[in-house]
Amino acid sequence: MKKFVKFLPIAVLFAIFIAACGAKAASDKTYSETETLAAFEKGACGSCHAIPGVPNAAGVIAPSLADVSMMAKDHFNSGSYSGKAATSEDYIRESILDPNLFVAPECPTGACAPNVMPAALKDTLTTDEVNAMVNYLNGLPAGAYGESSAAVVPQEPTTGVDVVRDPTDLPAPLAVREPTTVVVNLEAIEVEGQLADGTTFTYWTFNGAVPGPFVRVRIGDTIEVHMKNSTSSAMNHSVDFHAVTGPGGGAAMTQTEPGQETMFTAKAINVGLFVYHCATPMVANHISNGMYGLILVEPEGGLPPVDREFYVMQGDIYTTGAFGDKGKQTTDVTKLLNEDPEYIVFNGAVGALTDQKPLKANVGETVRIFFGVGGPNLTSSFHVIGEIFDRVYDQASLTAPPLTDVQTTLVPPGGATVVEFHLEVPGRYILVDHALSRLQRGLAGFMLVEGAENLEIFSGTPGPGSGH
Ligand code: HEC
Ligand SMILES: [Cu+2]
Repeated sequence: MKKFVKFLPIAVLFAIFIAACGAKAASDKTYSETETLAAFEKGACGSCHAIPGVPNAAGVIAPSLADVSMMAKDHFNSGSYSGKAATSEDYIRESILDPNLFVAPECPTGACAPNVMPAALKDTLTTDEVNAMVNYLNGLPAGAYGESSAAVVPQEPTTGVDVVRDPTDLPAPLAVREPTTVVVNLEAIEVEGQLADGTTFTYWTFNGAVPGPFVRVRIGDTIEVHMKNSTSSAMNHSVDFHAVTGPGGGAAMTQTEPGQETMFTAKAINVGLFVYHCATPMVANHISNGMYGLILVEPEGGLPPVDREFYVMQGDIYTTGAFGDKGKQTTDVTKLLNEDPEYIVFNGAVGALTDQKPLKANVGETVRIFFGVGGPNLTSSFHVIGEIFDRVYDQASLTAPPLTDVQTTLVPPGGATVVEFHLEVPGRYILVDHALSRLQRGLAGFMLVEGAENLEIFSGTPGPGSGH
């Protein structure tokens, strides 16, 4: 924060200097530290760019903005620049308001890619917010802050909306019918959601919850996908269905700007349980922020009947603050690229399937869990403590015979499984990834089973401190 104060006057001098030269000045207005930082936060600039003096702006997928005014001059003198700017200030403004007009030459991970910088900033940011950022960035003394300060500021506890998908929120098995066209309505919604007690996170969701809605069709159905992006979004979003045959699984047709809607149709020609996810660059960031779900393509005649079905997905989250830090969190792109998550969760949040929305069933019932991994990075060693999977549809293949009597099953990111088991004994069963360190980062779910004891199968006196 100190650094900010140090070079704010330089920004002001710069603005005055440019005004004096008769160029189009960003604004003669000065903007306070609070206003400027709020503008950077609103644009989520720090999730991609390193920006000296801006807390949490340590992103590494986009050019560092530490000396963007110098970079600008190099760029528009280079011949590869196709924009209109003649001053560094115009260049920075153009980068924000019309980012696809030109592409910066050099990103930290190689050549810069188009369409990564959000296209809708011109609609979501006010003129003052843009001016505040332009003044600030243009005033950064070249090279003075080569390393981002990346300060993580301790925060007060925050509360956000509930983004947890109830594990019972899925359509019932389909009635026996002929193939038809099924409309799938998806809307990308960015929300400040409750990640843990006192901690919120800027989630990007399909339809407001994590995972996105469970889509259920039968073999031979045609899905007609309507991909909307909320007007309040800052980012473009899209969808790639692993159940779809065709380039990008729909991603090519559904890159959708805020306030827009796109559409495609596809025929389900393979049976199985498939992941779908947002496929807008940086894809890992969109998935990590919550944009994944499952689509089930039932075989003709459906799956064997069970008493209860559940919908559970695992994801890894890379926050600016450490696990347990309070306050508003955004994505730390360095941690994301290092595959080093702070939080690992079922259905979007810490406690989602324990305190908040546990799975419930009764002795004597057979349950089925549709389990998928959104990821983006961690493979799950899916296990239910105290149970044995009677059947595992390994890799979510529903056309191969299921494995039987399995303790733990591997589910890769972008993959799924279907497990079934019969409940003989009442009590609390715990869904985990058997890489059990992840329990300490939020990854647990309960299945609460009620009914009569079955002492022949299980008896004894529980001791204290078992946690079960
Ligand atoms: C999702 C990631 C992302 C976000 C969020 C983002 N940017 Fe960018 N930005 C990029 C990428 C990637 C590039 C390089 C590609 C290009 O030029 O379009 C870029 C380029 C730029 C450039 C040109 C840099 C140069 O060296 O030429 C500026 C200036 C810039 N961004 C400012 C901002 C500001 C200000 C914000 C917040 C309002 C922001 N960006 C938000 C990814 C992002
Ligand atoms: Cu997205």
